[in-house]
Amino acid sequence: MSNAIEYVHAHEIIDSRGNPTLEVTVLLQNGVSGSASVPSGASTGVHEALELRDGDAKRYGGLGVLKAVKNVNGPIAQTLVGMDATRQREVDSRMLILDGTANKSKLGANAILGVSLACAHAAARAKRMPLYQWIRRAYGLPSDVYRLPTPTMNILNGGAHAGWILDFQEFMIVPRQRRFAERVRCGSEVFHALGRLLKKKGFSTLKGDEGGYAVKLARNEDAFKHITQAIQDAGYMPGKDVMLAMDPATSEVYDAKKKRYVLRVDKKTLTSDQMIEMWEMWAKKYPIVSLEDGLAEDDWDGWKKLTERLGKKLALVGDDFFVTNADRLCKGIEMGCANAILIKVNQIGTLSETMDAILLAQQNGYAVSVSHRSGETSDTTIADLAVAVNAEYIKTGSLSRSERLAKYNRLMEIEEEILAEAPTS
Ligand code: 2PG
Ligand code: MG
Repeated sequence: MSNAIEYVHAHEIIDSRGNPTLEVTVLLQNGVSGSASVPSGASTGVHEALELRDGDAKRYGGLGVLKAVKNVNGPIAQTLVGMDATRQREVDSRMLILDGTANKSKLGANAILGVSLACAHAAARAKRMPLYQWIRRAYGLPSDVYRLPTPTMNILNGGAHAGWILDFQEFMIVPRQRRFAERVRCGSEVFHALGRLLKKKGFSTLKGDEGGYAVKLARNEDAFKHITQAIQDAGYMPGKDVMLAMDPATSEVYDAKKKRYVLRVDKKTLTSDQMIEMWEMWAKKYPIVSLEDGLAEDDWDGWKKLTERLGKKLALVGDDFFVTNADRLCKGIEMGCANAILIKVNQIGTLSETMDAILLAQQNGYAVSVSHRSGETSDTTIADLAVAVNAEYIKTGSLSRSERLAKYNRLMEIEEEILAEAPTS
């Protein structure tokens, strides 16, 4: 059979932080192949699937992925050879059975994900379709209307991505122009305006892990003051042309024993209720449209209150809170927590489980934001995924660093393709 998998191969490559990760190639009997590489987080949620690292301190400080590579080239390859690559759900579930654990700790979610995505790429090529179109076909989604996502661009970095110079991890702009290419242009212009502004004020313009400025400010909130100014300097109107979003990644600052959020820069220690009050105040002061992980990953009662208070006004996005896991999302839906989900393919480990989380979210009126990780590669699968599912948002970093820009560039390419086919959309 021509679409049958002939060969699966993984090897170690280096990601945007200089740490090892996997690149996987799936070759079909008809000679077509597909490849994908695996991202990696720094502020990972405790409920994520397991990223298998070698732990050999003499090699890459323990971060090697040779065990995961071996799992792909050995048991996974043996199991998948001969299977039809266009049957993505079957391929994924065969790997889940082979792994047999709840969090993919036997084979590693990184090993499994690399194969899952490479298989999708190979199948798309075999079907002579762009990946975004193939994903729709593979999961039986309606194939008519395509909508490009709104980018949330992280132009000021803090937290674990920038040496903890700020307590909060990501300060984002959300350009709202009609065309995706115009949103990228706007993002780039604001990013450079912010650079000029920071320089003028005597701040550093070095960059963090996701390509945003890593600036030591006196207060966390000052980030939005500077960004709002930069939006104006670039000739746009905050609150109209460009909105704001943030990912404070609060699981990272939560002291679970004391049940307090510890904000070192602001010299404050806050309860869950006080955090909600702070977000309410920020949402009044700034044109924020989206708040991700505004509370910690297991603060379920806090999330419920946060959603009651701000759910009508903002996208409340669960990242570490949901970890792209349909089971956690299900609990969130039942309890009335959050109204949006961040989608990271490596949090769960297969394309099919990722799609399950997305479809469950959409059926329940939750918005979808497809996301990169802070450790990335030039792989652009998430751009196609966002278009395939008509995601409301994509979060893929700042307007610098090639591994971030690769996704924006791919989305501009897709937009051109879609407009050429349906000029009126
Ligand atoms: C996040 C991500 C991506 P990391 O918290 O949303 O921005 O960070 O990949 O380090 O978990
Ligand atoms: Mg996050």
